[in-house]
Amino acid sequence: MPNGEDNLFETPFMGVGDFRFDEQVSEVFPDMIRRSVPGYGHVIALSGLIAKRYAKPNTIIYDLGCSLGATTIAIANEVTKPGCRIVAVDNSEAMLTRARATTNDRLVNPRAIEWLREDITDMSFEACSVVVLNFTLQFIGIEKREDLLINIKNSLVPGGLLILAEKVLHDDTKSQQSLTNLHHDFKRANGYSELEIAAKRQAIENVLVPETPSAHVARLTRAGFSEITEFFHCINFKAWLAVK
Ligand code: GEK
Repeated sequence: MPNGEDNLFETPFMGVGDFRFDEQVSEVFPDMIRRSVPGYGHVIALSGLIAKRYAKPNTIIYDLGCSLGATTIAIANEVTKPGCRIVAVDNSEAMLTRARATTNDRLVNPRAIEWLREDITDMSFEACSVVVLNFTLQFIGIEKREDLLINIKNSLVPGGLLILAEKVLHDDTKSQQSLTNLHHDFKRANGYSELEIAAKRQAIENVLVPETPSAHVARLTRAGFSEITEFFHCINFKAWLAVK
């Protein structure tokens, strides 16, 4: 693993117990997510462009569930509005340690980024114009998801925006099976073995809980977002922008 390549699930033992965002995962995370999430790079780059359009001076931009800060850095490299603070939040110390240590090498121009260790279901947000939940809501208990979105919506300034990217389920069982097959083909094409795919699937089953796109859109509407627009879809992954 010293080269940052994800081979955590090459031995079946890694499939025992639930998946955790620990030191081992943080070390291989960029490789893992690129090989597992189709279109990941597009979502990250687009998040930077969307943030640039919606960020307002003297507000905060939050990246929630920032991991190593791929989205955080994309935003920091795009947004130049005066007085905009970038706050990246994760509850994994391993992720944040690695994110902090590599920040300066990834920034086009040096600027301050605040890395915060918090549980996003249990924090209060300051006035913000952009909030990002890229592949993070899927790890939050379903019963806590609506309160989190309401909390975010209440903290956004008028015209502020949430970016939400998620793994999704299809309403139709046959279509869901076809998309799962295609997702596994995507992983095989990226060098994962049958054993690794099966072990990862088992480990992540109770931790990552996907929902249908209609469930997400209905919840965003109930939380009070007015314009909800899908801007990305690839196999079983989607992303929306939701304006307050
Ligand atoms: C990216 N957005 O590269 N509070 C804070 N963080 C949490 C919580 C919580 N309650 N639950 C999970 N996390 C990133 C990728 S990864 C997606 C996001 C993935 C954090 C968790 O520690 C992990 O770093 C992140 O959410 C999810 O664009 O691994 O598929």
